[in-house]
This record gives sequence, C-alpha cells and structure tokens, in this order.
Amino acid sequence: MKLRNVALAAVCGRKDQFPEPDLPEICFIGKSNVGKSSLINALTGRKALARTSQAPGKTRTVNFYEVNEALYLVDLPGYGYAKVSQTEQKRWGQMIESYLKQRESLCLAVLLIDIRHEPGKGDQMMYDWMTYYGIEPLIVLTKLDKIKKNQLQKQLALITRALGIQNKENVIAVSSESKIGIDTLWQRMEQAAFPTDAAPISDSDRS
Ligand SMILES: Nc1nc2c(ncn2[C@@H]2O[C@H](COP(=O)(O)OP(=O)(O)OP(=O)(O)O)[C@@H](O)[C@H]2O)c(=O)[nH]1
Ligand SMILES: [Mg+2]
Repeated sequence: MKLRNVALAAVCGRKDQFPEPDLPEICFIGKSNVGKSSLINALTGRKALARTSQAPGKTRTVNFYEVNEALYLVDLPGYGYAKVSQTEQKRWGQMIESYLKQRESLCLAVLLIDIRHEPGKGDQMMYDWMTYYGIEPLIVLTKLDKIKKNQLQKQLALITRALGIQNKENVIAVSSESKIGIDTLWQRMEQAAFPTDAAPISDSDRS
C-alpha cells in the first residue's frame, strides 16, 4: 500500500466514541508491551505516531489511525498487565470483546505474540475466545530482531503448538525495529481489507 497520509482519527475510552464504521478496519490485539503501538508505527513508517513505552500499560484507550482516508488501523489496550486495576482490566476486556464481536467494518484481527516466549494464559484465552466466535486471527510474532536466526523454527513450532494453530499460513514473524516482515504483513492486511475479487471486471471479461 502506498502511504499518502496517516492521522490519529479518534481516541476512545468508551465504545460510543468509536468513529462510524465507514472504512475497512484492522485491529491489533495482544498482551501489554508485546509491541502493538510500535507495529502501527512500523506499518505507517512513522516513528512516534502511536505512543510506545518500555513499561507495559501504555495504551489505555482504543485509538483509531486513518490511512489514506481508506482504512483504519486500531490500537487496543494490552491485556494482562497486573498494575492496571482489576476494575480497569475488566472494563477493557469487555470493551475489546464487544468491539471484536460487534464491529461490522472489522476485516482482520491481528493477534500479537512475543516471539521469544511461550504464549501466556492471557494469549491462550484470547486466541481461544476469538476462534470460538469465528474470528480467525492473523498471528504476528513480534520482536524477531531479539532472537537468533537459528532459533526461529523452534520458536515458531513452540508457539503454534501451544496455541493449537492449524494453519501455519496465518503466522508471520516481524520486527518493528529492523522492519523485517512488515511488507509481508501489509500484503496480508491489504488482501483482507481490499479483497481482489471485488476488483472491477476488466473489458476482456465482459464479452
Ligand atoms: N527490539 C524490539 N523492541 C520492540 C519491538 N516492538 C516493540 N518493541 C519495544 O517493546 C516495548 C513495548 O512496545 P509498545 O509498542 O509500546 O507495546 P504495546 O503492545 O503497545 O504495549 P501497551 O500499550 O502497554 O499495551 C517498547 O520498548 C518497544 O520499543 C521490536 O520489534 N523489536
Ligand atoms: Mg500500546
């Protein structure tokens, strides 16, 4: 996708603040600190569009980024950060669940997992919950630059086995730091948001 412009379109603490679902939408879900906001920056080629932090619990609202007036990228608060109060975690959990279940313009949900670690209980619960509701997430393994090349296959196997992922095509490893995998991820996102079968019929097909 050729990026022309990117802008923060909405910062929402409640679902009634979400923008109208009038553009295709892709959301990013994952544990606190896994790299959701950094990934949005890498995808949009911007260093600090989405605020990131070394400390978990940075993104506390649902943030909509509008790309080329054609697509929303949605940065969700992370789950599983103990220092966020139980009440707030519960509220976020409910907001994320209702967003995933009800958002009619959602084309793709990207679930991020740190490539260095075995998925935690929260990751497992989120993956199971999504598949139960018929939302097959694209799994993005983050922080690829943090492991050695020869560890890649082992980590891939560990994570796909732990989550019970059948279709390995739905797993991509990326680094927001080195930008490895970012182009591949954009291709998958574009296929989801702008499926080619919706392309206009060419003249040669018309006869
Ligand atoms: N080396 C490396 N560090 C990364 C990468 N992606 C993110 N980080 C670092 O991981 C930390 C957390 O990144 P964020 O993007 O803020 O994570 P988040 O998932 O948005 O976290 P919350 O908003 O708290 O849910 C930051 O210190 C980032 O610089 C990556 O691909 N490689
Ligand atoms: Mg964040």
